[in-house]
Amino acid sequence: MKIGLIGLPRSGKTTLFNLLTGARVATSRYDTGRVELNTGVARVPDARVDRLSALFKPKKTTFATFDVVDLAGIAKGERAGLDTKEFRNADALLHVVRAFADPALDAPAPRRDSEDLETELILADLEVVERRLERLDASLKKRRTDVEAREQEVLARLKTALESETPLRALTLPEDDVKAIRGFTFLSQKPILHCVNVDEKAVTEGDRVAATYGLEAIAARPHTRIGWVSAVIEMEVAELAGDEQAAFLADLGLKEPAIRRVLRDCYALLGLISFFTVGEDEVRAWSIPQQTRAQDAAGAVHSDIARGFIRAEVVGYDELVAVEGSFPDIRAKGQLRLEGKDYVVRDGEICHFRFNVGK
Ligand SMILES: Nc1nc2c(ncn2[C@@H]2O[C@H](COP(=O)(O)OP(=O)(O)O)[C@@H](O)[C@H]2O)c(=O)[nH]1
Ligand SMILES: [Mg+2]
Repeated sequence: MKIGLIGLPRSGKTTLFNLLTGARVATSRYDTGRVELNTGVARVPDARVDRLSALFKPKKTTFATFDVVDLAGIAKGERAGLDTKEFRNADALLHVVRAFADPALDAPAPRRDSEDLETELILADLEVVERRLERLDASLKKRRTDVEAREQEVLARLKTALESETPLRALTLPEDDVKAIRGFTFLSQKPILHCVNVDEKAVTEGDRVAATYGLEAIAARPHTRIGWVSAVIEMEVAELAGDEQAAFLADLGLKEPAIRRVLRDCYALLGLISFFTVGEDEVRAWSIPQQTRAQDAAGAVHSDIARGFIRAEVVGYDELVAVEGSFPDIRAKGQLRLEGKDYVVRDGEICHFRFNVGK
């Protein structure tokens, strides 16, 4: 799963990309204006994995990850730049919104920038819909097919929504309609996190960004979140280790580096949850979409395990931690469940798959 960074030039996208992925790509203070396209992997912080790792002392501990792409900046009216496969292929968008002062730019306006970006996404989708509708119209005049007639009907409905400035992610479409438009990868359909990059001096007010910048109405939309970070502060935090970092954060009144929250928000925005596998060799978080069946969850570990799936042994995180990771104790308490292939795995469950691969 992949999240695409989007936003105006100099909003802090590359700075945030570096923070999310641990990369060190030059930011635009030194930039020559060339088109950038950085990709990297972000690790999702999870206190449960830390705890399980402390209990099982495995040789290896593996956190959940997702991919991040840092795309070129998109200014108002430049939506042609949105029509790239990198944008289209992203599963969700992370919109970096500048709220810090930059002497080279005008005063920050997070609400205007967020609304402008939504408008660009909507207009880009509208162009795609209109182009397709013209083709369909011509094709249907020549020869009528049910599939195309159906597509025309669904697209006409999307067009109405887009024309009234409704992003497609706000529509609840019947399953059949979703199928009819599956090939399109609409931009305004992607879940979005507007991440306000606040001024260093405003970090203590981070939790109130929605109210401060009048973003409440945007926050209330479906599949839309508001987050915040001060990228410059986070760069400093990232340079510090252990006690020094803790002291610096305490000074700022922060419980943890803000980037950890952004990482978790991105993960949730992508619709992902984690289940865990534990053992002497490895404690590991595996990513699955919400509502994944046990057999498909097994497939995240290995396709053979899904194919030869027999049963999943499942225990909740809290139960396992309560007995300090002792499986004999969990069994004795009757808390180790045996689940079949259609069982829906929940976030935080520890799974062990029984399987049998025939030759
Ligand atoms: N004061 C301040 N400057 C920032 C912050 N985030 C990024 N910058 C600076 O803004 C400039 C543009 O950042 P960059 O990440 O390259 O933006 P991009 O064009 O969106 O990729 C750089 O000089 C950054 O150091 C921030 O939170 N506060
Ligand atoms: Mg950049």
